[in-house]
Amino acid sequence: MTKNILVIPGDGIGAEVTTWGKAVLEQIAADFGHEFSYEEALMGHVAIEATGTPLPDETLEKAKRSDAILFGAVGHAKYDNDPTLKVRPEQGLLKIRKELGLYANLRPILLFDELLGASSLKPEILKGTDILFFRELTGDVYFGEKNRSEDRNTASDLMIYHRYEVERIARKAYEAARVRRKKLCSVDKANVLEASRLWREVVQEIAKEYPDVETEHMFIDNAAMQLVKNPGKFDVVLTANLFGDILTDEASQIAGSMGMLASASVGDGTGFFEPIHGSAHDIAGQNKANPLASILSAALMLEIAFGLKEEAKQVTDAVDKALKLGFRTSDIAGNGTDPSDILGTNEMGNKIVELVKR
Ligand code: GGG
Repeated sequence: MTKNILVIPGDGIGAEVTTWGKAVLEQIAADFGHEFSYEEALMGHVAIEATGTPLPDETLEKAKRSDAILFGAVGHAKYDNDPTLKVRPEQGLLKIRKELGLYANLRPILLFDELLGASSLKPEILKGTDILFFRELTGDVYFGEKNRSEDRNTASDLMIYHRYEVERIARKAYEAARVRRKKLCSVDKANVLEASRLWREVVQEIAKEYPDVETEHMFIDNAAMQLVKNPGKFDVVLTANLFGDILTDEASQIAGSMGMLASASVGDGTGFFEPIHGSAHDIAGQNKANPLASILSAALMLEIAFGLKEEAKQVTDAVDKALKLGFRTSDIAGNGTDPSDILGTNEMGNKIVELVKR
């Protein structure tokens, strides 16, 4: 198989982790006789510094002509510390999602048995947890009109959803639930928000097309609590952009660390694969970041963008094996971890490449 992959490292630890996502793809190509070619492009703070804009036209053009995109992270402390800055790294990420029509963000909460002890939750609560989040990605307050009054003392972000936006992601989530445990939980705030009432109404209608899937509707506040109280009750979780952003960070604690969670953004255009974590500037350039979320994002690319299930499994099996052998990055190292088994980004990346090799 011949494929053209665009790598967008982005900011902070993005370059360190995508190096290893790409290295694993190269090893898989060598093992299975595929031809993957690579281009690279700028996005985020690095793009602002180089070109004045967080998503240069050149990056968008390369993205549109590629078969899949491996992305790292965007963000920089400079913008977090100065909310008045108008041009921001995250705008690049939001724009590329919109431009490519990537409306569904799939975030599997993959819990490796060996990391049961690394989670902040009790192992008996976690065992058997397997959740697939569908976070809507091109609507909500992220894209609704933004306003600031002339005196700068009042601000608003419009929470907006259109029927078609809810319909298309709901169908994707139901299709996934159908081939899993046939349970779908739609999360909203329909007791308060009009946008959530539309969301619930549309999901109720789409549910009729999937009578074999059990549907539950839950308010976001309750879902946030149930996720840590009883995560095993969830199968597919369908939710809006903002709620999904927050809930999946919470859910990362089930998997042991943000450094373990991969994601796939799909829709009308080229698939986009990225860790759920951000640019983590505090540890950038120190060989401390966990590369496993980027490596698992590469596995999602193999499976979802290219339909290469065996190849994807070879990657997740290699991660599982490294963890079974006791290797950890510092974010997932428990009290009992032998200090000589705590690896840096490059050592863990290399370990996975070795284990992927046939
Ligand atoms: N790899 C994910 C990433 O870079 N996150 C930074 C961020 O600000 N993301 C906003 C969002 O995911 O909506």
